[in-house]
Amino acid sequence: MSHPSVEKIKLDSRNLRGTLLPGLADAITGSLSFEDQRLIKFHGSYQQDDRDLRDERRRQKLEPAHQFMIRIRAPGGVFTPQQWLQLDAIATTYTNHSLRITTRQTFQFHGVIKRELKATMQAINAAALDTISACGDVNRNVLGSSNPLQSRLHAQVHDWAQRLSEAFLPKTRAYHEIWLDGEKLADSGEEADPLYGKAYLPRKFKMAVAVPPLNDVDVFANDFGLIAIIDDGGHLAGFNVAIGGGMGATHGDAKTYPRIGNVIGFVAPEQVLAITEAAITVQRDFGDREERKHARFKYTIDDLGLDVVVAKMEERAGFKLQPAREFRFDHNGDRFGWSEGEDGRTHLTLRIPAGRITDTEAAPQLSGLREIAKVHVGEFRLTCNQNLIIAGVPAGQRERIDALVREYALDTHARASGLRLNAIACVALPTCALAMAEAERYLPDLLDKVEVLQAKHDLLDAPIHLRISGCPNGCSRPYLGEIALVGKAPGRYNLMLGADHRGQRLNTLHRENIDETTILSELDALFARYAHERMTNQHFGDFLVAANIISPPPVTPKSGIAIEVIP
Ligand code: SRM
Ligand code: SF4
Repeated sequence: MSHPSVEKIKLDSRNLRGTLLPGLADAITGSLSFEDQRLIKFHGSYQQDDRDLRDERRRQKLEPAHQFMIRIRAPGGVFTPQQWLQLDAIATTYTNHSLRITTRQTFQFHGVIKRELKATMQAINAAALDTISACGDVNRNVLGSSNPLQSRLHAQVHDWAQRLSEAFLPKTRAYHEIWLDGEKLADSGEEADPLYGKAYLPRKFKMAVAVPPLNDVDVFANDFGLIAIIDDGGHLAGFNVAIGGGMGATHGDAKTYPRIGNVIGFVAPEQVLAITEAAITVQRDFGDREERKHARFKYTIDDLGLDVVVAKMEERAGFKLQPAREFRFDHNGDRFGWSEGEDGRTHLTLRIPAGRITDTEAAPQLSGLREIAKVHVGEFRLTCNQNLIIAGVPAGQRERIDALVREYALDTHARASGLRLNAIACVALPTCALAMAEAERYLPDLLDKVEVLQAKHDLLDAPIHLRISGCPNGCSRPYLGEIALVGKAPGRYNLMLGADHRGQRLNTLHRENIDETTILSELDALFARYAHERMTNQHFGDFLVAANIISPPPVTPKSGIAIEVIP
C-alpha cells in the first residue's frame, strides 16, 4: 500500500492534530499510524524502535520494540538547576536512564513507550519547557553561542535565540490539546497561521546566532545564520546574515550535497525579525514540495540563484541589506575547564562524550550532575559540540563543584587528548532509523585507536576535530570535521578530510567505504606527514590542503565568507 505524501498529510492534519489522540489511546500496538508518525515530529517526538532487538523480535513474530524519542525546544540551550532535576527525574522514570545533549544545544530522551508518552510530555511541561517545533517542517531549535554570561553581548545573543524561536512558532493549539489536555479546537480547527499556513514549510528550517570569534554554533551549517557584529564601543551593532547552509546528503545522489551558508549582508537589530521572516517565507513559497530530499533552503537558493533569493528577501522585508561587515572566526570548538566571566562569576565547561549523560560504573555522570544541580545556583548551558557548561558559579562555590566533578568522574577533559576533546558523534544505532553504521557507540573505541597513532607521532595535544555520523544526513556536522567518518554500511565509512577549524570550509571525500583497518592506516600515514611537515600552529585540515593531499571544494563566488589564506 502506498502512503500519502508528507505534504498531503500536513494539509489533511487539521493543523497537526491528525489522529494522534485516538492513536495514543490505542493499547493494541506500541506504534502510531504512518500519518501520525509524520505529524508527531512537529510535536517534538519521533517513533523509533530498538534496532538491536529487531531481528530477534521478527523471529519471534513480535512487532518491533517501538519507542519514542523526545526532543526539547531550548533556544540557546540554557536550563536552571531546578529544570535539570526535573529532566533527570524524567530520564530515570520514563526513558533509558540517560539525557542526551544534541548537536543543536538541547536534550533528547530515548526509549519512551507510547503509553507513557503523554505523562513524559506533561512532566516536560511541568519543568516550564516544551517540545513544540523541536522536529518537523518548521523553524527548529534556534542556536545561540554558548557562554552568554561572559559578557552583556552574549546575554543579548541568547535573548535573540529565544525571540527568534518564539516569533516563528506554529500557531496551532494541537500541542496543548493532545499533550496538555488543553481546550479542544479541533472542530473549528481553524487557528490562523499566516506564516506557516496549513502546509507548513517544505522542510525543516534551522537558525543559529554566532558571536565571533567563536563559531561554536557552526553558523554556516544553518539555513539562516546571524553573525553578531560588535561596534568599537563593544556594543551589538547588528548582524551579518548568512543563508543556505546545510549538511544533509544521500550516498550516490549528486543532487544532494552539504553546503556552507553565504554571507549576504548586514542588518541592524531592529531589522532582524523582518529579514528572518522574509527568508522563511521565500523558502515556504519557493522550496521544493515534490522531492523532500531536495527541499531544503540551500537547494532553493541554488535553483533560483542567490541574487534572486536575496532580492526576494529584500522585497518582502521592505529594505535593502547593507554590505556585510568584517568578522573573523577563530574556531568552532569549545574551551574546557574554568573560565572567568566579566561579572566575577565563573563557568566550568565539561566534556560529555557524544553528549550522552548516563551512569556507568566508572563514571556515574547522571548521578553526579544531579548532585551538582542540587547545589548549583547558576545555570546549565549546553553547547552545540555536545558539551556542558556549569555556568555562573560564584567564587565561593567553586571548590564544592570541583569536588563533585572529581567524585563523579566528570573531569575527563583534564586528561583528554586534543582529539577526544573535539570529537562529536551522532546518535546512530540503536535508535536512529536511518543509521547505516555505528557512531556514538563506536566513538570511544575509535578514539582509543586513533590516539595510539597520535601518540606514535607525538600529536596527542593537537586539537584535531573528528566527527562521525552513522549516515550521510550529517547530524554531527561531519562535513565540517578535519577528519570525518560518514557511515556507509556496518563497519564501513567514507573518510572525509580537510575542513578548517572555524566551520568555514567543507572537507572532501578522501577514501570511500573503508573499514577500520584502512581508516587507521590512512590516518597513520597522514599523521606521520603532519608531524614532520606542518608549520607552527598549522591545523591538521589546513595542512592537508596546503600540502595538496586534498583539494577543498570550491567556495561559491558570492559566499563572502572570509576564508583565511592558508600558508
Ligand atoms: Fe539530525 C534526521 C538526530 C542534528 C541533519 N537526526 C535525524 C533523526 C531524527 C533520524 C530520523 O529522521 O529518523 C535522528 C534521530 C536519532 C536518534 O535516535 O536520536 C537525528 N540530528 C540528530 C541529533 C540528535 C544528532 C546528535 O547526535 O546530536 C541532532 C539533534 C539536533 C536538535 O537538537 O535539533 C541532529 N541533524 C542534525 C544536524 C546538525 C545541525 O543541525 O547543526 C544536521 C545537519 C544540518 C542540516 O540540517 O542540514 C542534521 N538529521 C539531519 C537530516 C538531513 C536533513 C537534510 O537536509 O537532508 C536528517 C534526515 C531527514 O531529515 O530526512 C536527520
Ligand atoms: Fe541518524 Fe544519520 Fe543523523 Fe546519525 S547522521 S543520527 S545515523 S540520521
